[in-house]
Amino acid sequence: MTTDSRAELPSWTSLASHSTDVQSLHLRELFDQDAGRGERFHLEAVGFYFDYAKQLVTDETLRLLLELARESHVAERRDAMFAGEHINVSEDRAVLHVALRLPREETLVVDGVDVVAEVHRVLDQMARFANSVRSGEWRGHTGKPIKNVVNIGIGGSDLGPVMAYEALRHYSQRDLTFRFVSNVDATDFVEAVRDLEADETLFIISSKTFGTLETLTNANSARAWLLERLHDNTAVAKHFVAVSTNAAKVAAFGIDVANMFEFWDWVGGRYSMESAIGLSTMIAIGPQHFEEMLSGFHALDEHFRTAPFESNLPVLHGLLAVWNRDFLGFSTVGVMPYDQYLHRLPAYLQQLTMESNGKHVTFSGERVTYETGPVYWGEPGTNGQHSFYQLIHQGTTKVPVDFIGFARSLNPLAQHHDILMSNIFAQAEALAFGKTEAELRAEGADERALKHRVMEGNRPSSVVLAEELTPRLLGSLIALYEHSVFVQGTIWKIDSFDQWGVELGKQLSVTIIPELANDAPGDLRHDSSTNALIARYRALKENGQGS
Ligand code: G6Q
Repeated sequence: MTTDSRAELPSWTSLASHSTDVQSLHLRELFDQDAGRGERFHLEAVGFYFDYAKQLVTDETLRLLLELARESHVAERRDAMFAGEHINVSEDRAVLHVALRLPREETLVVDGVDVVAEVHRVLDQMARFANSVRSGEWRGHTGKPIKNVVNIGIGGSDLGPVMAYEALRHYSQRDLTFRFVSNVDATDFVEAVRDLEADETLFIISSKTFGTLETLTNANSARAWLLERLHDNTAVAKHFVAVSTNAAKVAAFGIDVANMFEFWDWVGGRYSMESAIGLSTMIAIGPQHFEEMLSGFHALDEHFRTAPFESNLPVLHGLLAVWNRDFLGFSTVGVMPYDQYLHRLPAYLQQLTMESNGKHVTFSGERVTYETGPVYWGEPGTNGQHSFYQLIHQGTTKVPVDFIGFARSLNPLAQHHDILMSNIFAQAEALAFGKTEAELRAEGADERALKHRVMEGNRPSSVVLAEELTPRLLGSLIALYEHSVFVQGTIWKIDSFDQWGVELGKQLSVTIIPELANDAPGDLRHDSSTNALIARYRALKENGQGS
């Protein structure tokens, strides 16, 4: 097995030995020794107050991590990304989601084309269409305005749109209903359209390739559903639009390419929510709010591109993630938004982080000799507190947590918001400092339960605090995580922009689909377990048909 040289960088070696010192420290000591720690270990930028004082780090840790960023050439690779170089090495592509949020007056020429002009051409097309749907000017086949918008897509063509719609629901046009269909399980589609009138429903078929089996299966069922109700093929043009890079396949499906919203192969699926894939978002919140969201993305991009590393939010966030993963050995990260509107953020971040950094070979194809992307998971607070937080507080595995919260609620109501936010601060405090046996005894705790009640503490967390959840803030928040993922991937020397790992399962399912038919030949050529499962599935299916 060949090895990779990242782990031989001087800063990596120093961090490895430094981590043994840090592991013998407790956050209680770190705070006791430095009264100003809470003030010093925070960063304020682009509308965020980022508190990382409760991470298990010292000044020396931060110094070494910044050195690691320099030795890993994070700045050089960042600049290469912004310049449109083909940093997606395994697919030989530029990675230019940052171009999706460049202001109109900028230019960025890639392979002879000004991509900013292209981006704004499509944004203008989206805005015209979104306005016509929102105003009721766009009419369905029977002349009625659109009341329902159903986005059909999966993965990067679904998770961003759902997350953004939910996050920005406060800003949405309330007389429009939005549904999101992703799963090839028919239940997803059937339940999404059950109470909708076909002649008031617009389907957005979102698929970069327009070749994804789940999406095309759902799109075909949507067309059949519409035609069963409107009995006229010409209705498709009024009720279907597409978001894709593949005009030929869009036309073959029967969608007028005049109603196709384009994006480009330099936009990765999980980095596409602010491209035309965000058409449902724009219809929901309107072009003005969408533009504000883009400006938030751009502000964070500019910060990432220009701020010195020691005060660079995504650099610091990414470095802390590497520290926790590789040097402290934490294998998962909890993302806990204390805002109900962000309830789909953990699912969105799961794809962004794990599809990007769940890799085990380096740019040049060598197997890594260190850990890469951790598992991300989470739930909105305070719900998680009444469920799995027990393990985070007292379990045998430590879970670094990102808490996300806002100073102002979009729905101020009695004392709700202070109660909500008190929980972020309390949870972070409890995780860091815990409760000792002596403290419990002093409080007069029952001796019999004493050991069970001890909270060791020393469990790291960060708090991302902002004023209010606005479209602009959401853009900045997503860009923060995008660039943090980039920093981590660069340090790990992995291609954060491909996703070959999802291919094998797709190919195998294509082989298996015909084998599941009732009249399929019986000779199966899989392993004995898969053969037995397929045979039993078919037998059970036939049983049902006979009853
Ligand atoms: C994301 C991935 C993946 C992709 C879906 C849908 O980065 O590439 O999640 O978005 O597989 O692909 P299509 O948009 O091509 O249907």
